[in-house]
Amino acid sequence: MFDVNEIRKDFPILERTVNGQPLIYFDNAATSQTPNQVIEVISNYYRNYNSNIHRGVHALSQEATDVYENARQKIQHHFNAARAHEIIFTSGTTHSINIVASGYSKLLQAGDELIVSAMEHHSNIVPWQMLCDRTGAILKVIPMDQAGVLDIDAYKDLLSKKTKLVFVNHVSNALGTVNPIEEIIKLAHISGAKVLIDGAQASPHIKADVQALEVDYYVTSAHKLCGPTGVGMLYGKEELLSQLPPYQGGGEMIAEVSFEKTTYADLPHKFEAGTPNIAGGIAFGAALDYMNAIGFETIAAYEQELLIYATEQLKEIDGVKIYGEAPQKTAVISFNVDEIHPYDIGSILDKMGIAVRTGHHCAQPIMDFYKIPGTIRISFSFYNTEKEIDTLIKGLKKAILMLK
Ligand code: 7TS
Repeated sequence: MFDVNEIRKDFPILERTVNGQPLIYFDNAATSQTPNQVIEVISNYYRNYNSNIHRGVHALSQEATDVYENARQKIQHHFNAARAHEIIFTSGTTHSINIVASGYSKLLQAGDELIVSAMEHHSNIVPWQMLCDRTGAILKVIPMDQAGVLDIDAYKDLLSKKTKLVFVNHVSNALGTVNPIEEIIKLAHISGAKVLIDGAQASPHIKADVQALEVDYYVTSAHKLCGPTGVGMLYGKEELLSQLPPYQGGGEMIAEVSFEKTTYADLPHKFEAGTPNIAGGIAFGAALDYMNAIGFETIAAYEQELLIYATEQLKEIDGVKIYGEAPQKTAVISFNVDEIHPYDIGSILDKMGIAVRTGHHCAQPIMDFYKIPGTIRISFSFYNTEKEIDTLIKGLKKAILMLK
């Protein structure tokens, strides 16, 4: 049985106060909080077996290597990858996308086409624009409608034999829209294009099965799903990762080095130059264990209740306009109140101990689409409660009175 009060005991940060008020953390889309079970794994690593991996003959190094590789297998099983070496440890989603975008530099020709969606985080736009600059490839954009739903007919029209890559987020960080990635992937494959799905916002709520999806690349960050910052993953199909050149050179990623010629290591090490975030990788595995023990279906169902409850309450407040009303949404609500600047409301809520995010959320094209500078964004996790939403609504009403 899911008991939010029991769950909350796992998160020490939820006991603190901010500006003299109990913390209400509604910025989960930016980063999630970390449970004791994950903090303990990090602390245990540094206390008991901190050592560099893959290169030591001694016991600590062996132990660290085994636990790190075991974490890779946990990630493999979570995302149902066929092989552990299809999981590359990275520093996060941004790093993962850059590995792929950089890898295609020599695989594209001028005039090749790439397709992105209108609702991407900058980290799934800019690396591809840089790739276009290097290769002469052309970036096309799948439009969206006012509700924040992608226009799949327009996408079908954009696809052609020239399309080499499609990259879309599974869930939009600014709108919460869950995109129909099964269909997006199928259509791309019919055209002969490869697909990268940015799973940064989906991973805390939806367990993606990369084999069932037949997705070519799937990326995410551990810190979105109760893990630490500075670690994430790139999943790629073996045959595709094998064709991509390494992103960085250095230790660990080589087979043989001489001044005449260097050969590269096999997967996954080819993409893992240098000492990685060892404790982070191990903690990523622990975070998945933690969330799987609660269950992703349980988490998603509870968060949907919070989403519906908060949306109803917000809509009753005069002047509130919600951006992103797709039928399939995760627990993210972006909104504005009349002409009040989002930052002003965010600052007042902060004084009340309520953490929300304001601004363009690294998704400026979405803000341009709605012709707004930014929004107030609240994003829920499974440790949030309806009572916290009640406090937010009261606080918001007060803030509006102060600012009008
Ligand atoms: N893609 C999406 C959909 C994201 O939401 C984010 C981070 C990233 C990529 C980048 O992830 P990183 O771990 O490499 O930084 N999103 C947010 C956010 O919405 N507010 O702060 C960070």
